[in-house]
Amino acid sequence: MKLYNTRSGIVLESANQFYAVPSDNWDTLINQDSLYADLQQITTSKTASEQYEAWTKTGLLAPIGRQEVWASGVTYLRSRNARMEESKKSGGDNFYDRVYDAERPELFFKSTPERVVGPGANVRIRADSTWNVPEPELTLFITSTGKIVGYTCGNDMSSRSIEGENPLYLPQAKSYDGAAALGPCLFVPENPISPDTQIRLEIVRNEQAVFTNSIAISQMKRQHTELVEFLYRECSFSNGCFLMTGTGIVPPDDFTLRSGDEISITIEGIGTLTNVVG
Ligand code: DO4
Ligand code: MG
Repeated sequence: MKLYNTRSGIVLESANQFYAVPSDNWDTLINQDSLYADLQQITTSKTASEQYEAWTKTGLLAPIGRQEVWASGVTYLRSRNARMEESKKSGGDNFYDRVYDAERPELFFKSTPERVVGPGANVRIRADSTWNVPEPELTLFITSTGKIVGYTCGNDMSSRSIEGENPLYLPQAKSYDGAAALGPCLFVPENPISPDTQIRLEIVRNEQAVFTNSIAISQMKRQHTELVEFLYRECSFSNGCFLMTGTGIVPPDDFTLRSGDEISITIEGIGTLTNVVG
């Protein structure tokens, strides 16, 4: 099932039918360990309508309310290698190698909800950064009790020049206005998402694809539950939390984003999140 946060209200999609959700509070709706069962109840008690489907075509908002967005890093071999390369000059390269193999994962605070953009909105690159990439990441929604109940597509926009200069600059490379995108919906399956699920990134410039790649989430070194366990050790999340799970796709080193580039992140079962670099 898919939950859409739209300008006209909350819409549930189930088996290609669309239902209005009788709640206008996104935070209390999604922060339920029984979310899948709660949504199933709506499909039996409400009437489906094409009108609600129309709501999902215009005015989609990011599937976030008051939650913090966190991110994990160096969870795929490709990310480890790219980061070791970009930080060679600063001598910070072995941090990435070590964290890839360490018991404790890399977890960092990515975004307040106010800085997150939704489907169709502009993401941003920093004016003081010369090397910029999108990072397409499966993003978990975790309830206050630590249960993963949903998934969405995430874009962890990153400055490679700032992070490469010194790993201690990570918060500046990763957290700024328009550096995180989420959407198009919150995917709420009955069981955890399949490891065979593919993530695909396409970047289009002047109507031509300039970079395309895909990877299965089974290539990730860590378990989702392992990341959640570390994140929830000493942090509580009264509205639940979003957690980006790291990128397995990094464009080649001679690639940098430009203003006007269209970034599309597709995850099987969830949909496509498209944003333009503003
Ligand atoms: O270590 C820096 C960030 C890593 C990251 O964002 C990723 O692997 O996706
Ligand atoms: Mg990332």
